[in-house]
Amino acid sequence: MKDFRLYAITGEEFHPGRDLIEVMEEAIYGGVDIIQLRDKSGDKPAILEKARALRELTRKHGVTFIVNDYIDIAMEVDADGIHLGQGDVPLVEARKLVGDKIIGISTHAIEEALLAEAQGADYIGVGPVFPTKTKVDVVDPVTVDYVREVAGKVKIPFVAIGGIKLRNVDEVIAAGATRICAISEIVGSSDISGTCRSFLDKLDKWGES
Ligand code: 3NM
Repeated sequence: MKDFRLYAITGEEFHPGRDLIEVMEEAIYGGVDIIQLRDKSGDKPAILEKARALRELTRKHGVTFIVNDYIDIAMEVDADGIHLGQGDVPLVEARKLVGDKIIGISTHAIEEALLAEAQGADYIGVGPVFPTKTKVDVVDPVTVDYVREVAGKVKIPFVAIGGIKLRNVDEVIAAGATRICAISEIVGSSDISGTCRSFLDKLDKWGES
């Protein structure tokens, strides 16, 4: 897959009254490389419609587009890939369905990370690094220690996620993360593009040292 540094996930609860596409376009102007549609409403027709609109937007800007949970919707709109949770369709089954599309999977422990790598995941999520209210069923924070462990042992790309803010991201980068994902800090910001640029500046600064 095309490499990436800043990964934004949709979270409409953080921008009430603001249009999803407008919000994600601001994130794109701020420099995000990947957008994931994550929608837990269960309203499939609405999710399909959002997926179509985000596919159009991301294609226009050359940004990678990932769909969470719905492999069928990802295939229907020709997303670049899918993101799986540990409780979802097993990775090997998903691979049969999506062919060479990107498969990402959330991991919360090194055993899960190494298994995902062995089974051919294209990238893994590593988190939640810090406490987060955004994901309700998530495990306890894995802390930056897990980031450090993955950085030392896993060869495929990994993205740190969960409670990551501009004020605490330095710690995550210091532990070895070169790719960052955030929901509330990005889409809930009053200056979405500026927040994205600040994340990227921090990644750049650390990359030079
Ligand atoms: N997955 P925020 S944490 C969607 O650890 C998600 O796998 C996580 O939202 C994981 O940036 C998380 O607002 C929520 O904390 C991230």
